[in-house]
Amino acid sequence: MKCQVCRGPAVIDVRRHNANFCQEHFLRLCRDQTAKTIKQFSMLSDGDRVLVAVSGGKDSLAVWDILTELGYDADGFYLGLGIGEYSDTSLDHARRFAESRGLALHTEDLLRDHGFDVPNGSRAAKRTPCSACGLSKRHRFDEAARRGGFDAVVTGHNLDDEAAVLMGNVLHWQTDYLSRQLPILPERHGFPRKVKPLVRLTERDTAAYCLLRGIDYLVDECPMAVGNKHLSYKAALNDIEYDSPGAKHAFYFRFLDQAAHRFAPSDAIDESEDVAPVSPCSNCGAPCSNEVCAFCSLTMRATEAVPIEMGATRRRKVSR
Ligand code: Q46
Ligand code: ZN
Ligand code: ZN
Repeated sequence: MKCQVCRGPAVIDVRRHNANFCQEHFLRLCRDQTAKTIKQFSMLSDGDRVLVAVSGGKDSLAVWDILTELGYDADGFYLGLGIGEYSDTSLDHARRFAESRGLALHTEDLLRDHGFDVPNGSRAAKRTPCSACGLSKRHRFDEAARRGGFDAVVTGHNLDDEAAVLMGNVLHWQTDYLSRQLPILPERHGFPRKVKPLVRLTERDTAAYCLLRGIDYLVDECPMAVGNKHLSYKAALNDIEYDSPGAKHAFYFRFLDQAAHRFAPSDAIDESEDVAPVSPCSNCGAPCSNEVCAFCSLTMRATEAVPIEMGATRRRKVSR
């Protein structure tokens, strides 16, 4: 197996490109594909300060590493979700990566800073764990970017993630979501720009990238993901990709090129709010369409009655 670029010994095959690559040229391919995506969708400009949403997994550490290699000024932001050992370990990986490269990692913890964790808070608020978790992450990443004066929030969503979400949205004809399933959401209504520079890379690519770069990422999946429909969509797409290399890329990028614009833009500001915001949240000051934003409302419900020793309960106050 020879590298398509230098004809030296290859370390990986990339079937959708019908090519093999040595270590140096595979890493270059990952950076070039990311740079191409950033340019194609005008995601970032020179001099932008970006905040990378870091989970300690392969995708977020890969995108942080690639952006730094490409010369961007990128800090990381980690939100502790309180999902037992998974969260403890993921923070260790994020910290070790940041320290090894001398990068700034900002951290926040749902339980310490907001009084609830994902498993218990979602139960108290009567939401699924992923719904409470997703809402919390969106809100806290946006807030961290706003308060820190960052130009954009970067996430490590890859081609597998986006193709699986697209499949779910198409299967259920979620036209409102389809109109917003883009790799860039511009800054608006006081929310920062959000970008996904890894949408040309697969999960296999980001895992290989981390391995070859010596990045020690958290391999375990979140235990709360069990039963998540997107895992079965990913498996179905992998079966299709196996017989038809490049199918995943074509599904997602042809949607962006040929179909996304057919779905009328929505005024929705994120998945948890349906109308344009008119005023700041009376509790936290975030842009919001109601008196209290969705995150503060979740926090109130999630912390309404928190069990403590001896079966007693106490009420928590939402803090700024
Ligand atoms: S971390 Fe959170 Fe994911 Fe875990 S609880 Fe669900 S949404 S599965 S990316
Ligand atoms: Zn090579
Ligand atoms: Zn709020």
